[in-house]
Amino acid sequence: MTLHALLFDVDGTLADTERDGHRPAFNQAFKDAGLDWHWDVALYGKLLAVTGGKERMKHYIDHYRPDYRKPDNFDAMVADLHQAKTRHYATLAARGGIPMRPGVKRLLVEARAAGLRLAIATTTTPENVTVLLEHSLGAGTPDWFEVIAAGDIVPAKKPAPDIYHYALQKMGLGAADCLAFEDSENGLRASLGAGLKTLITVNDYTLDHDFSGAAVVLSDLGDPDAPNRRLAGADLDQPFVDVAYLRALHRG
Ligand code: XBP
Ligand code: MG
Repeated sequence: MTLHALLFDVDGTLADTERDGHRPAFNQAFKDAGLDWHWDVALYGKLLAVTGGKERMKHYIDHYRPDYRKPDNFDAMVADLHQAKTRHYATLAARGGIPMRPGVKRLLVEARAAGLRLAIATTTTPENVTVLLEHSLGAGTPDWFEVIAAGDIVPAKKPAPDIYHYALQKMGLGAADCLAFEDSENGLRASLGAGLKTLITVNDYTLDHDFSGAAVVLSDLGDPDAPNRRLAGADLDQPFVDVAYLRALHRG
């Protein structure tokens, strides 16, 4: 089976967006609205068990703020807070303050040159993806991805496989033609649920996650002058990920 396409998660995989992007954006939106909600780094790590910003806010209220009396229009209020949060995230990302993770840009450039097709499959809001790519990967780079499957486009977010099914269907490809890139257990459940072989790069929030079923678990993609570490899975004896590595992983 030939490798035709690469499907990328965004948050935590392309960039470390959660701690210094989404989290401060949520906190700023809460502050603007006069709410005493505040998510520190540790609490946010726990809240990441729930994917989707609106879903995460509701989970926080239900599980951490039993004192809070929900107004009748609670759903609309959460939607408004989420829109404000998205604006704050865009401002942060547009400052270029959320760099791509090691090896990401190099690998994407190589993959394009090798004729591999690229797509995004993420839980986050579509605007967040575009602004991040434009400012951290480079102007015009959203066009590198033939499908950007994001946010509420499917009703069931990761760990449901729906967003991957959607991307594959848009590309007219089967799971066996592709590799997925993820950083979290919820993301891996989603990609495996769609039948995709998956490469994991961990981050501080996901180091302890259960990655059973992943093809390989790496510290990061690595670069020729900055080797990565293999934490589990296929041992291809190469300290950075390039297209040859991906083809071998896909075959194996
Ligand atoms: C990403 C998420 C998202 C972001 C926030 O998960 O869980 O909820 O934290 O995005 P994954 P929104 O990397 O598995 O796609 O606030 O735009 O929902
Ligand atoms: Mg992720």
